[in-house]
Amino acid sequence: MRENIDTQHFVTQWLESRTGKVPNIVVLTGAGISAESGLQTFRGAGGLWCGHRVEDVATPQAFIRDPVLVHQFYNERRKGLFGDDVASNPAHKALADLQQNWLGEVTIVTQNIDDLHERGGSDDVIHMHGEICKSFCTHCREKVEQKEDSSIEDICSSCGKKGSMRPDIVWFGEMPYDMDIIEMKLAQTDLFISIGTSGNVYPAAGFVFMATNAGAKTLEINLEPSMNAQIFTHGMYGTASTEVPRFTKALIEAVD
Ligand code: BJW
Repeated sequence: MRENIDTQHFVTQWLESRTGKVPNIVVLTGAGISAESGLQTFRGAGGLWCGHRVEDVATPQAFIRDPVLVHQFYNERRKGLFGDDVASNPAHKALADLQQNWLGEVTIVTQNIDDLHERGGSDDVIHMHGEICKSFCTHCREKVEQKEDSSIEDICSSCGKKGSMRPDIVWFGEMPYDMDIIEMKLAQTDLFISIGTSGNVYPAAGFVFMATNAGAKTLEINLEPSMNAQIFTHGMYGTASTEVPRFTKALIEAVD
């Protein structure tokens, strides 16, 4: 088991190593940051993939084979996201606070398709795996907001084609969004923080290598060490809602 860092010591040392420069931070989040907001993670007992085979719902081939099932899968999750019991948690809010109070740049990249970072106060989030509240037309590529259920009966408001709308989700085998921007931010970062992701899915699981190559310190915050834990220079193990605010508070206080 990896040792938890001494937060104050880490922050002081990191800032000293960056003297003369306003350090930039890239944060990657995964399903674990939304777990305490009432949303299921993907892997492990009781996870989202438990009731579904990934290849039945999260590939372009699945959508061609059974679009009704795929629309249904995302309709249920969209409804769940707007349930009374789902809200952003202290981890989302702490990251928004960091974005607003840090002198350098804080880039938040999320693999999550929910809108909890935005509800927590962040307005500049890269959703590399898409967003459940958007759909796009496979015919003309027009993107629209999708707050209600979607179906194979939907008509594209731009080109008028019926049955061409699909959830704006990056499925296996598809290129995640904004990779050019993400790679640029990683190449310029001084600290990379990965929160609540298992490190199973690429290219996100490879970001720690890119940040390491850029000379950045790398910190994993997770309930337990992820698949990539040994690659990170540092780790904090506990719930995101406790560990993230603890770390961001130490960062903000150090430069006050
Ligand atoms: C807590 C907590 C708490 C819990 N506090 N922590 C062989 C080798 C390498 C790659 C490939 C390969 N074969 C195929 C590939 C590529 C493939 C891939 O990676 N496959 C692997 C499965 C092997 N990747 C792709 O296809 C991607 N595209 C691609 O690669 O394009 C080519 C390319 C080339 C070069 C450059 C760029 C691109 C696309 C991937 C799309 C992933 N889509 C999904 C579905 C989205 C839609 C949906 O939501 O339905 O995205 S899959 C699913 O996994 C979802 C997630 O974003 C993603 C990651 O999951 P995440 O967030 O890590 O969740 P979990 O559940 O795995 O982990 C939760 C973690 O939280 C755990 O660690 C817990 O401990 C922790 N936790 N509670 C803190 N309270």
